[in-house]
Amino acid sequence: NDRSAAPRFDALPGSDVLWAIPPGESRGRILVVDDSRVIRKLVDTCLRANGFDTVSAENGTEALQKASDVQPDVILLDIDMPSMSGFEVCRQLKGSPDTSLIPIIFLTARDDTENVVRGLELGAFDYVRKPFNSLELCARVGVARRLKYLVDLLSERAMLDGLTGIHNRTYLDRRLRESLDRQRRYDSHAALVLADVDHFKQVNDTRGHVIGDEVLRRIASTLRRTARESDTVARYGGEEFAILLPEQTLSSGYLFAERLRQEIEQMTITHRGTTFSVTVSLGVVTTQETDPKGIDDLLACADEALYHAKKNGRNRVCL
Ligand code: GH3
Ligand code: MG
Ligand code: MG
Ligand code: MG
Repeated sequence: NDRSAAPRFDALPGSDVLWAIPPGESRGRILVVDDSRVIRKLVDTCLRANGFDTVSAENGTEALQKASDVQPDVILLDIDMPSMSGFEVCRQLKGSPDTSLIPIIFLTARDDTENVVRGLELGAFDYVRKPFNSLELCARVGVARRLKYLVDLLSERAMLDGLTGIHNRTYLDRRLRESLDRQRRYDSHAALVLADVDHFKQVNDTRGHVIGDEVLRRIASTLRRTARESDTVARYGGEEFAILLPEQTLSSGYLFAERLRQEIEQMTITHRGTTFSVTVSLGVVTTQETDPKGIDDLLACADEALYHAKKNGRNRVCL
């Protein structure tokens, strides 16, 4: 059943599972930042005893590096450290896109309200005073970890298309940008295929939107099945799809698109005892041949190729 491939958007965790990390998932990786070796050891031991994995850093520079490299779920951060204070580390972590969503808990001997407020205003999730109670610290780390779990879940879903379960345009745009960056730096290249369903309005008009939606889901699942794991398959617009093929040439991109065209043509959809099928028109371009200024430029070229496929009779691939 093709539908089973789509994620269940109704299955966002309810209050019962909201506060528990699903079984089989690690309790999380915690980065412990403190200039005192004794404190690091103490915190480390208590976290590990409670099922967390730990990584440690003894100064701000090392903390920033490790936060970016190991992508911890929670960061426990000292304030008074030589050369860079925990406040400054927090500011930099919050300012960098690859670490800004990691919850930070200050763990510090500074116990006055002014510092607590300053820490929280810098974007920290929580503030714990030394000397700390081990059980309470682990419980607070657990709360931060659950927040991170939900943030990750929602970030992932924000990149998926609600109808078909494949990636959406936001995700495609990101991958296209990365692809063009790579091309500039390493002289790599990629092929982009745009596919548009032929006379789709007629499907909706004669069989209804529910069947139209079903057709889109079936096409999405055929695309996913035909593409490789490393390809990006996305719903680009209403009844348009895009597939980004890393390291493919114009001729291998063309062969892929042609295989796709045939797979979709052979797909049968049953509705009220009768079966029907749909076709798609496809346009293929590569980043090498078009040498685009940006992703809009690349997409416009692919759109132009697709337009030729439509104009030349549909159900075909054009370069
Ligand atoms: P062409 O061969 O020139 O592409 O013709 P077409 O009918 O496919 O093109 P047109 O752009 O006129 O129609 C696209 C249709 O796709 C219109 C719109 O109602 C339908 N559509 C877009 N998104 C969805 C969707 O999510 N579900 C359904 N059922 N229909 C959709
Ligand atoms: Mg210190
Ligand atoms: Mg269209
Ligand atoms: Mg169409």
